[in-house]
Amino acid sequence: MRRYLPYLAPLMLVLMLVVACEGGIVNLSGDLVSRAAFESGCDYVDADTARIWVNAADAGWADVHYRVNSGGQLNVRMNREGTYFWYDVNGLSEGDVIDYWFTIGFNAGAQDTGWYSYTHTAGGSTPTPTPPPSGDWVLIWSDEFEGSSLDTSNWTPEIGGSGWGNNELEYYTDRPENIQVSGGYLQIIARRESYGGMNYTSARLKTENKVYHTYGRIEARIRLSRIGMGLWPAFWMLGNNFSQVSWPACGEIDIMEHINTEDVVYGTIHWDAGGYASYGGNISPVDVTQWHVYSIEWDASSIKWFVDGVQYHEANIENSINSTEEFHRPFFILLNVAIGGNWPGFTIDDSIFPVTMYVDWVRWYQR
Ligand SMILES: [Ca+2]
Ligand SMILES: [Ca+2]
Repeated sequence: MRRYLPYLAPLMLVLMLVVACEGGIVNLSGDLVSRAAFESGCDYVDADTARIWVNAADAGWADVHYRVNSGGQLNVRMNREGTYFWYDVNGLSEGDVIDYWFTIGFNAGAQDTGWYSYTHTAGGSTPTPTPPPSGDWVLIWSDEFEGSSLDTSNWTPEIGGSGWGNNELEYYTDRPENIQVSGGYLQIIARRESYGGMNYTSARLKTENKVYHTYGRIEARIRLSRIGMGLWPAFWMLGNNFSQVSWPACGEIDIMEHINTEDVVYGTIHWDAGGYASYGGNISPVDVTQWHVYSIEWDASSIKWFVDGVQYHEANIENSINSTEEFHRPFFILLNVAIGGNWPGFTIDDSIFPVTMYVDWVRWYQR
């Protein structure tokens, strides 16, 4: 069963570092064939799925060996994407215990890790199909996130750790560590890791110059795996003339924003009225760790904000009142999870990571 007995001696060092994985990253700096550091962990994926993963840049392959509730040991080769290996364990229930270890293969040999234990937490309800809105809405575009990769005809991942105008603390990447499409969902995964000079990584996707229209009903079905200090997930829009006129002259429509541990969801517009202007509303209580549909209805007269079909805010843009001509031009869509920044502040709860924003779908209707 154990094919790599010669490597058990350095393994003993690693075993000293093994801790129970409660959905977070386990960082190991063990003597992996005297050269490689790696990190590994288990992650909440959905109500009945856990992801076991390892990030080992120099590894040629990685296997996972696991048993559920002390029975049915399985040994499987993990999938590889970049430096990242993963395997999904399906059919889990709340409270199931997965015991697992990794074998990681390098040119010089292979290395076993040791046993980890993960207790599954089924934190969300199972998504159900959502009917289209009533009335005369016609679907003009959607991404249902079926399949196993991001549809780059719709989305461009943004890269970098510039702070993004808000002094944000994350570095956005397009790596599978931060962006996954599987199980019918887009997953934006925020992590505590050093990368590009920043201490956190995450992802930010946009449809700029790919999907952009004027007016309509724009909505998405979203759930966060957890909330915590420093988290700032958003589903929002910018004017597609952003690269020509910059912000705020392009206009911004925030369909859903959430910060920290609040039970509040915010909807806001930002624009140029001879100087920066904004107008926002909010709704509470909303538990963003449950599935909700976040929507706007936007026409020549107004923008209205909804959670699960309940309106909570409205902005008048008729005849470009208050210099709102920005909102009579095409907009594109963004999805991101920021860590820290001027709005949520700079107190970050490092115990919450990784945190995943699940997006079941994004749909754009017009009439
Ligand atoms: Ca204006
Ligand atoms: Ca979906």
